Amino acid sequence: MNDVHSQLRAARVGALLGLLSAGVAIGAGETVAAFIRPASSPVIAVGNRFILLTPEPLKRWAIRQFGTHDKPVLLSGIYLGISVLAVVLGIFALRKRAFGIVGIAVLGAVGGYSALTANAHRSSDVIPSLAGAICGIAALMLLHDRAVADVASANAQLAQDGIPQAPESGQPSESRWRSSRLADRRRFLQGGAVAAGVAALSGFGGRALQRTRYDASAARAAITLPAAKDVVPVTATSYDLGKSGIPFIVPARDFYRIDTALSVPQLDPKKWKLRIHGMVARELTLTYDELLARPLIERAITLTCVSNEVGGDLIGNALFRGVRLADLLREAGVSAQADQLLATSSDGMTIGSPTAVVMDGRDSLLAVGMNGEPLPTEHGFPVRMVVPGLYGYVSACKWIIDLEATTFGQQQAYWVQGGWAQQGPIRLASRIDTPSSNGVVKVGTSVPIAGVAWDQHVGVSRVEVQVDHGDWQVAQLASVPSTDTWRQWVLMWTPAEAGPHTISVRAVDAGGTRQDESQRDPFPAGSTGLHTVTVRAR
Ligand SMILES: Nc1nc2c(c(=O)[nH]1)N[C@H]1C(S)=C(S)[C@@H](COP(=O)(O)O)O[C@H]1N2
Ligand SMILES: [Mo]
Repeated sequence: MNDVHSQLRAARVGALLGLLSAGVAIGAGETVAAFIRPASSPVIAVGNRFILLTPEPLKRWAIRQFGTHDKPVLLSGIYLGISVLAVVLGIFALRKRAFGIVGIAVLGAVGGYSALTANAHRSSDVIPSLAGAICGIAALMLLHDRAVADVASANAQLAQDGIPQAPESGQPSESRWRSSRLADRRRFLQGGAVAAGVAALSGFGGRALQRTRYDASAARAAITLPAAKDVVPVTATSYDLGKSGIPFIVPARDFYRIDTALSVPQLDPKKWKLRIHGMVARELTLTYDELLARPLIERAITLTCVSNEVGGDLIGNALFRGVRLADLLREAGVSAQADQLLATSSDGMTIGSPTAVVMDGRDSLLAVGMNGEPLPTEHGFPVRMVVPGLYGYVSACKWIIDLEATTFGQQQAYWVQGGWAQQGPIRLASRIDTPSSNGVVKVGTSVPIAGVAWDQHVGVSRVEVQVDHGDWQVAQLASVPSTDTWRQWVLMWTPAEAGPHTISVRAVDAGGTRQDESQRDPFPAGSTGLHTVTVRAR
């Protein structure tokens, strides 16, 4: 009985020893990373390593499950994993201190290795992991004696409690035991409280410091974008039927976000440069000011993620302001043999677009503005690519710093390496936004069935709705500023009977082609199939 008690107590003390040491290590790592750069934080580095190592099916599953929340979920998972390791490590370290020291050194090595193998890494990125490991080991060494003393005196007391005391010696002896037991306990808890304080302060303080040191938002706020000379206005109320609750132009804060950047790249527009090179006659290097000095155009363009499921929300329409990419490529004299334009972001992401598509006359942009403001940092500040009609993974490189004219044969972009289709034209699709799936409608009352349909750069000519496997009915369509945006639609419906009803939607493109009705997963070239919702009439 006592044995179980003392083992449990030792495990608790050991777990605390491990957690506190790991906490100090992580905190120190965050603080030092603030002086190197956020991407060098051991936790972020391990997270990025994890994303690189994650098999493609698991990545797809995570995007499907968590969508835009995939990053907080991943970080929580990493913290949980570190905590479990720290508990185990601490329990063993209590028996043998060297075990804990080696364990923390190994954790630091994993952090350092991750930082040094990341895309677009620098050798200084290893420093936070090193510093973290050193501080973690120091914390472990300082706390170890106190933890051991605490456990030892607790065990001694347990043993003492089990032994009947001689009447004459019992009292003084017992109180002496108790007071030394309390002193040992206090010493460990005091040390632990100091370690916890250091961990919390350096951890949260380091994160805050990272934000103040590397925040592009001040630079972004200081920018006034030049007006676009050539604008397709989107103010027409006929674009917005106002029935679905989703506006024609989606505010940036509601715009879906998909990328692999655990810490959002913070680029200084004063230092930003874009190099256009490779199979070109004249290499070009552009600064941000040079880009802004060029004629800007503004267009509503609907971005779509290839991972979007039927009925999914990884799609958004915004006003993008920027420079025509085709003009720049003509100036550079891009070779007719270069069938791929490989864009690279500051964090090492690579995105390859078909040159022929980018240059076929559509409004392919090096975008600097979104909805009238400089690009938000999450959406690629200071400059990103946008190509109407191509899924984001083959066109929409955020935080772009390099554009190489090359061939698909010579170079493979990130997602294509993971098995996604090399060419990614957006597929004709439609979605029901209202009534929502499992929503409730009123019998005998007219309700709008409404949503969006899209086939960027081709256009949508017709949307049809089917209720309870009846006839397909033609929906009313909103007008659109161009074929590059989604198109709203609405059909009024009066449910006649109480009970469940199913509603499906399908679209026809401008060329008369019907939406593909066969169910296909997003991988490898975008989902197909009809969106169907079930509602209940009461
Ligand atoms: N640098 C970088 N750019 C990127 C990505 C990325 O992971 N890193 N993801 C791409 C993908 S898959 C999509 S769908 C779009 C999403 O753009 P948004 O986040 O602005 O909506 O960005 C593209 N550009
Ligand atoms: Mo995407």
